[in-house]
Amino acid sequence: MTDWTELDDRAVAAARALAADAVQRAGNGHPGTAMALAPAAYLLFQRFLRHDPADPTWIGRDRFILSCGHSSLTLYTQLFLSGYPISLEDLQAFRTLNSLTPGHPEHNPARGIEMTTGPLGQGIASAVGIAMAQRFTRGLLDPEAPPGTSPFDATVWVIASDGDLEEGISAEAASLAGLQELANLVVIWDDNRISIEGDTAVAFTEDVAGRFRAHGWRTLFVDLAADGSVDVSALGVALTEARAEAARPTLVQLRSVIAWPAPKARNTGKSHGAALGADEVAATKVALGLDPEASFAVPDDVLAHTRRVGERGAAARAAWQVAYERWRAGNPERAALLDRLVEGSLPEGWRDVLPTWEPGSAVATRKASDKVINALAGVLPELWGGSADLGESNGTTIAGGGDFLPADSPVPGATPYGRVLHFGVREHAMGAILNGIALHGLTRAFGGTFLVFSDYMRAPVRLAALMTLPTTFVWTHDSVGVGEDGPTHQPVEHLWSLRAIPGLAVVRPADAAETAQVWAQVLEARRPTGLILTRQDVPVLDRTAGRPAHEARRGAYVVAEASAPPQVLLLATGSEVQLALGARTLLEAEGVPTRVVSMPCLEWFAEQPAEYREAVLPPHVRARVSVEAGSAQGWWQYVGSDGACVAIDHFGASADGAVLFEQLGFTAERVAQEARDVLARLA
Ligand SMILES: Cc1ncc(C[n+]2csc(CCOP(=O)(O)OP(=O)(O)O)c2C)c(N)n1
Ligand SMILES: [Mg+2]
Repeated sequence: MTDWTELDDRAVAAARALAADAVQRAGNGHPGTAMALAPAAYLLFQRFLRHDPADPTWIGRDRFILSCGHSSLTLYTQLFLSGYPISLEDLQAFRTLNSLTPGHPEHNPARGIEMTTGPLGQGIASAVGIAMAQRFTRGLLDPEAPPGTSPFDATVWVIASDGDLEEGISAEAASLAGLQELANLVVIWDDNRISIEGDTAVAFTEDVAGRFRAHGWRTLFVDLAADGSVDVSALGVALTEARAEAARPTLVQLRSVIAWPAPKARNTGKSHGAALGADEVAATKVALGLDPEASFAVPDDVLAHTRRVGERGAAARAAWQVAYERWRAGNPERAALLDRLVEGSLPEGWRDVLPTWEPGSAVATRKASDKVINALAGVLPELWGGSADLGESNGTTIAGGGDFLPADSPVPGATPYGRVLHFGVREHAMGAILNGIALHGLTRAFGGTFLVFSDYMRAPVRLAALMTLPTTFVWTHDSVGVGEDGPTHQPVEHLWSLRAIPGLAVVRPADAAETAQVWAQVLEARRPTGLILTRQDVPVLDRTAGRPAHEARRGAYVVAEASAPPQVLLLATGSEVQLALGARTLLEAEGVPTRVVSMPCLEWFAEQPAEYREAVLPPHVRARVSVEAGSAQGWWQYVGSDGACVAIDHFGASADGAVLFEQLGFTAERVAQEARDVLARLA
């Protein structure tokens, strides 16, 4: 680096020492990689990242994702040195309760933490989603601008470790990034050849760069400097080339020595995840030319120097602002759209496009969802999505939206700004990419697969919930109702397994009318949601005896009221609500006042005021039967020890779906019989 000075060397030394000190003080953590990568992260934050530490969420910023979240100090030290709202005291509080510096970075954009990372592979895969969202957003706002000239052009920078690239999800995502020619994506791979069990030769020996080239990436190699440190100068050259690359994402293979320059700990697996010990920390400081007695020591002149990145940020921002204002003036309608997207609001009258259906007709909820998506697509240009190769089955294709693919793709209908995403059979990466799109923040994306394969997506679904991202998962083929494909394709335990994830709304509408209403709720609520939809047709329900379908947005509501104060409550979701309604008819004919409650979303229902919840499920009515074609599990919480669950606590079978429902006791008569038995027990 031509402008690299002795102050920069001292800042890097301080960052290395801060990492060692923070872990030593906490007594645990991951010092080695943060020490080794301090020069790389410093170079990125000080010379490459377009950012404004005074305004971390500036929409013109580049994004930085630390995929190897265990090395959180790599990020925290640079945020502190750059002048983000992370202080030296925050570094001293590393890994302690309620600190701004938890063990792994936790999504906090206002402090410069773009994403929660720690589960290896997620960060790099979500970075692919951020890069895709950047292109899509540019298409909405500034499609005619030549490459690199739009205020909406920015770079996504990633640091990833061996573990990130060992995880299969990174290959899924890298394959898509290459195919999509995401030139705005730069991944620095920390090739330190060490993971927890030591030398990566025990588990990771392929030609990684060759693999990325096969995925369509450009690859650059940066060897160690003569002293064994990261070669900042060569890395600067590589990052400059990577940023200028216009046709492909770039992988920078960066050689490093973990824990460098600790005399004993360096190049050991142990330095990955354990405090170095006071003696080794002191010896490291001596090697760095620092005072071995001083902890958390950042000389004033060093800090003043590193904080000057704020001035550079402000200058970059001022230049950006000029281009941005010019764009606003020339594109008033698009500017109004941007303002709405930044605000996260929906356009006036959007709800008017929601389709309706005649009661008595039969529609699979996946088909209803397809219709809703396509209707909303007409008024919400920010809505886009696709499927993991099941677009037609999932009903996730925006008709006429164009395939999101690079301009030189041979696919007819390909457009770099298309609204239809093709993830291929890559559910895991799809989940993480959807999170990346949500993290980018301006558009709304959904992604579909069969509910049974939500298992392949669990890690990103959990992260969506942890970050409270407005990611929408569309999971169709939701029960043994899928039929002949048999137990491999029939979800059983999935509903409760997903409901166990805190903060994830699991939404299983009963019919087409509820499907439209819950989609509206999903768009408004902006929270992580899984829509659970049927493959098979279900009747559009007659609600003359109950509340209208828009009550589905309260999570649960009375879909058919009892003829007198209810003696029995039938609780059902999705395709089983019709069975509960059939059972109600039987029970009412026998003189048993029976209420049917449709419960599309237990999480939304739990958030309703107690009065509403008790009005829907009166506590004194103890005769309760739940009906859901999946594990009983948590239904006991709703039906109580006096109640009964019509459920499936074993795997399904290959047969016609209607036959299976009958065989497994999913009939109105069986539900009515359970209710009679419960009433008899309580009598
Ligand atoms: C999905 C996942 N599996 C396991 C872990 C636990 N873990 C944390 S770091 C790590 C590997 C460390 O090796 P590497 O990725 O090369 O990081 P380095 O030690 O070089 O920083 C493992 C297994 C994890 N965080 N995420
Ligand atoms: Mg490693």
